Amino acid sequence: MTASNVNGSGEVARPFPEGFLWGVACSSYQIEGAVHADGRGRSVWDTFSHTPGKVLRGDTGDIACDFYNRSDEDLDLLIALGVAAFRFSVAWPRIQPTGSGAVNQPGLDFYRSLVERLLARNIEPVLTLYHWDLPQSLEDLGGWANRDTAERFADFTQIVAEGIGDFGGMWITVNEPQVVASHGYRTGEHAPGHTDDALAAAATHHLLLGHGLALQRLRSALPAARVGITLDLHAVRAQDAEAEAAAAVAEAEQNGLFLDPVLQGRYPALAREHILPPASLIEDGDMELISAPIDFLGINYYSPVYVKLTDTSVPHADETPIAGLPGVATYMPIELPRTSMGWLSEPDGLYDTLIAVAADLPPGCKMYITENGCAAEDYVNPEGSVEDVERIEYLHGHLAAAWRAIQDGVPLAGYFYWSVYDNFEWGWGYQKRFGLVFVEFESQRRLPKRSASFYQGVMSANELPPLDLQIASTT
Ligand code: GCO
Repeated sequence: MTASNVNGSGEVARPFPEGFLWGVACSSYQIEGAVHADGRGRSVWDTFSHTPGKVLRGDTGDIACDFYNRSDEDLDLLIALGVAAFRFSVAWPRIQPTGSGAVNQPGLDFYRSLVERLLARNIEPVLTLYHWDLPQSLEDLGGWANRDTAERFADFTQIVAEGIGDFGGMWITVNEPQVVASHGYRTGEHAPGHTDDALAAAATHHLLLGHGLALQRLRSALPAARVGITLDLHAVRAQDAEAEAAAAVAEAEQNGLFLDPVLQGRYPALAREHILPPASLIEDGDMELISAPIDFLGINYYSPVYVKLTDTSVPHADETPIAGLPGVATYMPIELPRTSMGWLSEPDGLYDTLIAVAADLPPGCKMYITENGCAAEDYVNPEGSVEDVERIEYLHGHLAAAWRAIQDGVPLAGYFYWSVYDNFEWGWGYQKRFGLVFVEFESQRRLPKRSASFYQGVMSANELPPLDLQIASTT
């Protein structure tokens, strides 16, 4: 499969492999709303977002995109977008309002119906079991810092597996356990808002154990199902040779802390003691459960991490000291573009991440980019359209990087743009827009952005065209 030069500009068109799976991603708390409907219980994000000062402008997921009530309209929107797959998550509090015990049948019925309606539209469901909305009742018992939560997650998984059955799509056990442990238990910027290294280290292990136990239940309940986990990974780069050792520690704690247990059944030796789960929490058989074979690895990639040695006693605008690593900071190279999240945009970081992970991937295990995308300062212009050129540039650059990785042998089987439409961006509330589709939250109007037609063209052709933003405006 070779690129072909179609417009003489030196830019080339890049055909993707036959059967490459194109999709969009979202998650329950970020889009559903209807937080009191049909017996749904309270999640940690309901508690957190209703706690003053935790979410920008006091935004909550109470309504969000009202997907719970508008799902038919939104599934038809997916057809208009031309996606082949839809990645969504199941809200645990809709299935078990207190996180354990009796099933809330209307909640299970909603997700079974969602899967059926996707299949009726010839769209592959990609179901994430845990995308951060832990039932508050379980948090009240310690949450992911409590080993029992992993067992409760396995029970929840079995209920969903048996309730929905094998729909032929993909099952993702846990989304970004790294962010859950770090933001939810170490820095406190996400629900449930703890700021405790020991709780974060315990949550790290129990989230991974939850993945392993859920995987075991899925293998037993649905032997033919395709199962994986989604990890957020970053390309970690040292500013210079002197920073290499510090960058290796940062890489171990940012990526290896979750990648190594899942792929190799061990924690990274370079991660520091206060980050690693203590041996006392690791019981016999845990690491075997966590590293049991998966059918695919989901990778969420957004941006690289740059590491430098610096005088961390002096504040620098573009430097963030790494807690507990004196003289070491992450930083933002001034020459790299940034998205409106303030994240670096570097497609080569995606290429490097895919190549690095593929080297450790077990034979037969596929990779999917289960999230990639950018926030942008989107607005509806006087002509009534959203000309999100910077998102097209971000998307084009990262798809070109993915294409290059495939050329170099990476078993990348699909790509999911984050996100189908603007939604609740955690601590940022509705102030950061990632969607291909603009959501006017007051009216709940959906308006496909220019990037939606660009992505639609890529998906329908299964090919990345040369980046010519003039052309993009006419597609
Ligand atoms: C994540 C989550 C998404 C985010 C997205 C943009 O990767 O953090 O999976 O829920 O909204 O990544 O930050």
